[in-house]
Amino acid sequence: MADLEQARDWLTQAKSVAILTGAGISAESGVPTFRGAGGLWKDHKAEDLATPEAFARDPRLVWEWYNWRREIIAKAAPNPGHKALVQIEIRKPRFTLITQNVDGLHDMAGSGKILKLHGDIWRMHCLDCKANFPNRRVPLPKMPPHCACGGMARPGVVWFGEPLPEGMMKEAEHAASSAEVFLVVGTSAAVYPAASLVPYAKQAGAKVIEINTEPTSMSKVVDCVLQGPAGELLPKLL
Ligand code: BV8
Ligand code: ZN
Repeated sequence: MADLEQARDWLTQAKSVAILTGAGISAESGVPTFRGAGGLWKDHKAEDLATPEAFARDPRLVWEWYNWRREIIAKAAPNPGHKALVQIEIRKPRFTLITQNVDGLHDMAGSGKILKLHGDIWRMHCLDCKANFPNRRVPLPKMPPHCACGGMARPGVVWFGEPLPEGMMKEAEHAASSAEVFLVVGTSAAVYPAASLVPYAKQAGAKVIEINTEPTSMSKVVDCVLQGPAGELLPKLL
């Protein structure tokens, strides 16, 4: 049976499905990925921008990078890949979407249960009063932006060296271990602990299907590799 038929067959039979997405699912919406050609990190090193040390050293530089990304994401819309995941969620009694993306396109597409492992680019935290608040101003009128209390705000995302939000991995591991089918979509599987969900789901007995335009470090681990753009392949699984 061809891979696509096999994947569709497993997905149709499954009562519980979990999905892990990365930047690749937003690529066809015009949002640059991190590590591919034209990637966000091609001219910078992630460590120079997405770390607490980088922010402490130069909050304005880090905010200029996030402001630039917010401007790109503000013009982006969910693509058929995001929308196909909403259809799967509607059809499955048990469904969890786990995303590494901070762009909010899964929310815009209408996904319900979303575990945002790495936070949300449309939220900010105040370094002083610790408030956590939404902010969709594009472009930011002043950088770094400040909280109503006067304190400096940081992006509401998880940087390298920072722990994921409390309880988030527990919930993600629970979803991965109780899934009959685990879809891994558009991630280079380079970042931990998110990437550990793939072998975790496999060990727990899920059929693991990878959708990516190129092979990744997980391609050997998964049960089925569908090579191609998520915006084309995901609708074909419905
Ligand atoms: C933590 C910030 C502990 C928000 C991000 C050595 C070994 C192993 C691990 C480590 C290590 N040294 C350090 C670590 C831990 C570190 C880590 O994993 N480093 C890696 C780089 C080695 N992890 C951490 O620091 C994490 N925290 O471990 O804390 C701890 C515990 C307690 C107390 C203190 C500390 C935090 C990780 C979060 C980092 N933040 N982002 C932001 O600015 O966005 S990670 C960043 O990478 C993004 O969030 C992104 O989501 C994530 C993963 O990237 P991808 O989504 O996979 O995107 P990428 O570009 O890489 O790949 C795109 C893929 O799509 C490609 O495969 C491409 O082929 C494909 N594609 C392209 N187009 C399409 C497509 N596929 C389908 N269709 C298409 N059209
Ligand atoms: Zn404040």
